[in-house]
Amino acid sequence: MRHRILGRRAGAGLLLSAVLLAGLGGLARPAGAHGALESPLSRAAACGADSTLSAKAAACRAAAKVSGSVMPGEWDNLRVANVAGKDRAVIPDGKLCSGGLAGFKGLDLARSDWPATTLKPGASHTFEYRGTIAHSGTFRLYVTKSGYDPAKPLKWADLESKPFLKVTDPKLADGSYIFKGRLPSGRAGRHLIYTIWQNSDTPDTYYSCSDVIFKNRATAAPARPAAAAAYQVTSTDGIPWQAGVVMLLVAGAGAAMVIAVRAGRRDPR
Ligand SMILES: [Cu+2]
Repeated sequence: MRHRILGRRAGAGLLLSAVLLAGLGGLARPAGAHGALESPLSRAAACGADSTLSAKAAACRAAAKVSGSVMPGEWDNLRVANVAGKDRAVIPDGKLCSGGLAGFKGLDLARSDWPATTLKPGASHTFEYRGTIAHSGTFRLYVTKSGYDPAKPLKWADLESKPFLKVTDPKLADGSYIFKGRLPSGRAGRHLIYTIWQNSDTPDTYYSCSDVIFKNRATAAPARPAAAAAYQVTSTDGIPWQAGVVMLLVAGAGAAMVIAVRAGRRDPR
C-alpha cells in the first residue's frame, strides 16, 4: 500500500511538470490579430507590443507618440481593404509604411535610426512573416533603388517597380509564414524592403516596411539576432522556451525515479 501512495506522489510530480509545460506553451503563443514581417524585421514588428526588442528604439517611441497612434498594440493590423493590387494608386506617396492609415502614421516618420537588419546583398535569406491570424495570399517584396535616402519620406518612385521576390501561400510554421529567397544585389548601406501581402481569402492587403543595412561580409549571420543584438532580445522569441521544457521534463522524471527507487527499497516484499 505504502508503495502505491509513493507511486501516486511520483505521478503528481509528473503532473505538475505537465501543468508548468502547458503554462510555458501559453506564454509562447502570439497575442492574436493578423501579421507583419519579422525577418527582416519590419517597423511594425520592431515597435509592436510583441516585439523581440526589449529596449524600444527612439524611432519606435516617436512613432507611438504621433497623435492617434494605434502602435504598439495593433502592430499586426496594418491592412487596407479593397486595394486589389492597385497599391500605387491607393496608397499615397510618403505614406507607404502606414498604408495611408492614420493610426500608423508614426511608421512613416522619415528617420535614419529605425531598427535595421544587416543583410548580405545577393545572399539567400529565409523570410519570416508572422501570421497571428492565418490567411491565404501572395507576398510581393520590393527594395529601394540605389541612392535611397532614409531621411526623406518614402515614395513609390523610391522602390524598384518589380518585386525581387513573389511568393503565394508559403507554409505556415510556428505562427510564421516562412519562405526562402535571394536578396537584391548591388546595394550598400541603409535600404528598405517593402512587403505587400495581398490576401486571397479576405479583401485586405497588408503593408510592411523593413529597414535593412546591406553589407558584404564573409559569413551571413542570421538576420534577426543581428538586428536584435543592438537592442537585446528578450522573452517570447528570444528565450528558447524548449530549453525550459527539457529541464522540467528531466526534473520531473528524476523526481519520479528517486521516489520510485525509495519506494522499491522500502517495499518489504
Ligand atoms: Cu487578418
